[in-house]
Amino acid sequence: MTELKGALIGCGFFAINQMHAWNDVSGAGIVAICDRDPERLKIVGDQFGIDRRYGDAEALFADGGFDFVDIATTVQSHRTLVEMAARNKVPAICQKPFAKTLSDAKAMVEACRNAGIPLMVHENFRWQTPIQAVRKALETDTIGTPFWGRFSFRSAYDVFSGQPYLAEGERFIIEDLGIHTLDIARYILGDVRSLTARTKRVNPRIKGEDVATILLDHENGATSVVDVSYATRLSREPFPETLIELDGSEGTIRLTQGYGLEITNAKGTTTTDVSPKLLSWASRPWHNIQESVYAIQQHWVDQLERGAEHSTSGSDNLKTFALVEAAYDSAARGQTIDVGAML
Ligand code: NAD
Ligand code: 89V
Repeated sequence: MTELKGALIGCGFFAINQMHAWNDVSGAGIVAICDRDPERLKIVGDQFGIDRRYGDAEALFADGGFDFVDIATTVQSHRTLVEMAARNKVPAICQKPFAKTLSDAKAMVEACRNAGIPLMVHENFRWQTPIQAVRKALETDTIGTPFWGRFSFRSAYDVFSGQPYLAEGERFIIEDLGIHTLDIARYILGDVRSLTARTKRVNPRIKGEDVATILLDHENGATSVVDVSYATRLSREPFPETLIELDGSEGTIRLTQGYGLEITNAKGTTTTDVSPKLLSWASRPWHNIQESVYAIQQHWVDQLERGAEHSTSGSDNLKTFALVEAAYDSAARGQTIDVGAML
């Protein structure tokens, strides 16, 4: 198989996981890296043995010699860099949050569509082994038609030491973490018609909200609750597990803390261990996320080879991003938001 050549822009905290995962992915490898911070460029270049190093993305694209770009910068630069990829006709992966606003995100999808290049958002949480297991259980009709769900992420883990920018933005938990949980809700129960949200800031040392409770009306008639918190101290810290409850016409599914999958129906209850693998370069408790980084990057290559759309394509992610914007709007106005009208 011909190995696809990739370039990675943004050599920060999370890019280390992406670089490790690219080493494991079959069919692709990273040949060039870019970061405007020379220190980060050196750290990542030396750690992963990459000689082609750029401080400026325009210079990277001008030199070319790669088949896709993996944009791992923070959100401020996503639109500029995705549009740069489109101008250069280079297929692009863009980290979440896809954009600063839904109108930026729509423009980015449009630019890539017009350029005829694939665009995938690195929305990796749906690729976690336990989340895939829940989806499979639902697809194999173990609980009939789902009518209710809960997607919950409650933690007191200190995310600010690794990602200090998370304490500084006007928006925090919905934009950074809830975006994943909302995507999982869509992935499991389908697209959303309308949404109502409430938010709170409990930690006085950060600027944005660290608690959100969101009620979703799915197009298939199911109702779900997405609840996220970084202000919840528990006896056993669950970070970074998403816990799921689903009630269906014929039974229930529970994804419990410690990666247990419990399915109850007329046949009784089965409990399965759906723990993620601990990859050679991974470390607990991040291994669940790290394995999903490998999975989404392998999916990128596999779908490029097949010429097929990616699960989290730019246009798919508009529907998740709309939920983020709708949640902030709902919390600010105290109203239910018609999500369909935003798309
Ligand atoms: P970071 O600040 O540690 O790293 C970003 C890097 O990008 C920095 O080194 C910065 O110098 C560089 N950069 C920024 N703009 C640039 C530009 N225009 N050209 C070249 N380099 C540029 O941030 P991080 O914590 O690694 O987060 C990066 C992204 O990854 C964020 O969007 C974040 O939300 C996302 N993230 C995703 C997950 C996940 O599971 N999907 C987890 C953590 C972070
Ligand atoms: O996945 C993320 O985007 C991370 C974290 C899990 C820490 O919220 O920022």
